[in-house]
Parts: sequence; C-alpha cells; structure tokens
Amino acid sequence: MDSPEQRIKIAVQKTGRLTDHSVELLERCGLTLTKSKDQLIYYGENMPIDLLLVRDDDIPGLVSEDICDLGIVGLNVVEEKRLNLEAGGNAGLFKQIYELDFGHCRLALAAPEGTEYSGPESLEKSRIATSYIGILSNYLNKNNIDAETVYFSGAVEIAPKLGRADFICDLVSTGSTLKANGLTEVEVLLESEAVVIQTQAPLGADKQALVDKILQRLDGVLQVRESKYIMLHAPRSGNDEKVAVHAVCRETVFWETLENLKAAGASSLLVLPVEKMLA
Ligand code: PRT
Ligand code: ZN
Repeated sequence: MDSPEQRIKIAVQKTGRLTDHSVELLERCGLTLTKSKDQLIYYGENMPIDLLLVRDDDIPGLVSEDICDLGIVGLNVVEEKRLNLEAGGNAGLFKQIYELDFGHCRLALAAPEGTEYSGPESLEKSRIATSYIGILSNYLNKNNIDAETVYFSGAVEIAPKLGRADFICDLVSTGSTLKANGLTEVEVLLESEAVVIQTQAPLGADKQALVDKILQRLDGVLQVRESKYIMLHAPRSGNDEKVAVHAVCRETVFWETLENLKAAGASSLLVLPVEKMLA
C-alpha cells in the first residue's frame, strides 16, 4: 500500500503552538519521519503516513475537501470552520474523532475592567471584536442577543482601547494577555483542545485499519503520560514479613503519597515512568 493514494496524509500545523506536540505525539506512536528540505511534508519512513505542514486555519478545509485524511487542530478552529461551512449550506464535511489533551484554552468574552456584566443580556447593542465570527454569532443567536460583531484577524485584545469594541471574544489560556490589557473575562463560549479530525470520505479497508491502529496507539501514549509504575515492600499485617507490591498509578505520584506509605510501614519505594501500555 505504498502508492501516493494509499498513504495516509495528516495535516498538522507548520509553525505554532500545536506543532511540536502534534509531531511528537505521532513519533511516540512509532512513526519515524524524514523531514523534507522545504519542510512542507514530513515523510513517514516506517509506515505509509505523511504529514502535511500547513497553517492551522487551513486544516479543517484540507480534511473536508479530502486532500488530507486526518488533521490535528484546535477544536476552536474546527468549530469555526464547521459553522462557516454550515452557513454556506455544507454540513458535516469532517468528523471529529479524538481529543488529544493538549493545546487547552477557552474562547471567552472579556470586557474592560469595571464593565457591568450580569449575563448575555449585557451584550445587547454592544460591539464585540473577534476572529471567531462564526462561533460568536452562533452564541449571540442562541441567546437572542442583538450585538455587532467586529472582525479582527489578530491582536483582538487592543480593540477596546482603540474604541472599536465594547467587548472582545478571544482565546484565553493563562489570562495574562487579558490582564495586561486591562480586560476581565466574563463568559466562556467554548472549551478547546487539540483534536483529530477525519475526512467523511470512506478510506478503504487498509487505510482505515492503519488509522485505527494509530488511534489505538495514541490512546496508549495519552494514558501513560502521567502514569507511574510503583514498586514497594509492604509489611504483612500480623508479622514482620514483607511482600513486594507492583502497581500502576494513572496520575502524578506526589512526595506526600510516598511519605504516607513509608509512615505506614512500606520500604524500598520506587517510582518509574511508564513508556508504553497496551490495554
Ligand atoms: O500560523 P497559524 O495560523 O498556523 O497559527 P496561529 O497563530 O493561528 O495559531 P497559534 O499557533 O497561536 O495557536 C494554535 C492553536 O493553539 C489555537 O487555535 C488554539 O487551539 C491553541 N491555543 C492554546 C491558543 C492558546 N492556547 C492561546 N493562548 N491559541 C492562541 N492563544 C493566544 C490568544 O489568542 C491570546 O492572544 O494567546 C493569547 C492569550 O494567552 P494567555 O496565556 O495570555 O491567556
Ligand atoms: Zn491560524
């Protein structure tokens, strides 16, 4: 299955917040990549999978037009594209199949500190600056709010200072950008993270089998990320004998937990990272 049509094409962000995580995740699934000179395509050496490096905004389109089989992109970008496609009469042109637990952020409404806000009705007759016209309009419609949307392609947070808007609707992660611009978050419209989307077009049995295998490996990679393998000697109750205990813990193991185990009589405590897990 090595002809170009038989190879799986995955669209990933070329340079940005999602790039390193996306490529790293696929490498941890066992994919070895040759990075081409022009850096537009990474070829899979050991599996018929290639990565197309593109702007994140282009990823849902490439997948919906079946140029790529899969894409890794923020849910915020997927939702915006989906609403735009639906507005143009094209529904369901890609399926969202998997959440990747990185690239976490939220699309939120914010206003200059001191602005009165008591719920969506406070947005009535206001001007709201955003790059996410689709998601914002959808939210306003659902809440029966009549407000003006003002498109900004970037630097949305300066719109109020420029006198162009009363509110902004933008991505927030730590909140420091809002703070630096004297803005307060008032409402969350969407919780986002990186997701895998797949074309609606049938892939054929071989390709689908490989996609399923990659998704199963992704599952394993995500599961072991925080997991730790714990070994310790624990006393049997009633005598001095000790037994060796081995366990997998799915969450971060804190020093306090180890100290408590030691206080309860455990010894030779060892915590190791887990590399791979197959359920
Ligand atoms: O060039 P290209 O179009 O591919 O990249 P881009 O500039 O459009 O995207 P990029 O790389 O900035 O972000 C890619 C994806 O990362 C987004 O679509 C989100 O899914 C996700 N993500 C996670 C974020 C953030 N966190 C984030 N904090 N995207 C943007 N921001 C920006 C936000 O717009 C604001 O300007 O960071 C600022 C706020 O951050 P805090 O930490 O100050 O709150
Ligand atoms: Zn972008």
